[in-house]
Amino acid sequence: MKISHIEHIGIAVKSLQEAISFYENLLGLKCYAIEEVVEQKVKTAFFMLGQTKIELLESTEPEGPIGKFLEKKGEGIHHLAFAVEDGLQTALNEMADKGLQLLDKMPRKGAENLNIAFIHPKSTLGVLTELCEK
Ligand code: CMX
Repeated sequence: MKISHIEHIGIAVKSLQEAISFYENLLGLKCYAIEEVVEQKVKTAFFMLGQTKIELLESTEPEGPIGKFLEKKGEGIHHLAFAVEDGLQTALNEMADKGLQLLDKMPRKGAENLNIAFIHPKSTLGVLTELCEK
């Protein structure tokens, strides 16, 4: 498996509009895209920093993954996503062989039309981990 860079850092927020204003006004970044991922029950906003994005995540339904996270932990870093270069399925098979708990055994479509898969935080030292491939 070859990981090339951190593709994005996912941050759970209560209000996408307020969080976009915070990043734009206070940190001088520019939101370049807003997208709803219906299947994940989230609305996302993206900022680019070099090769890495910040992905703000607002829940569209309280029982979705971000809604549950906000209720339990409040706003903050939700997941870390690594870009994989030589085949996402191969990387997933490798991780499963190493005993990690895959939340997605096969790649699926995520925001920005990336192929994505999640690994359970209980098997990755408490960090919800995502692998992505273009
Ligand atoms: N980071 C670290 N730990 C987390 C976590 C996170 N983001 N989300 C949940 N947990 C922990 C909880 O604290 C809880 O721990 P305890 O058992 O010690 O209390 C445990 O995981 C179970 O949490 P839960 O609230 O009962 O939630 P679920 O088990 O129903 O779901 C998870 C947790 C990670 C399996 C689920 O959120 C998931 O499948 N996530 C992947 C999909 C996703 O997050 N999508 C949103 C982003 C989409 C995108 O980027 O486009």
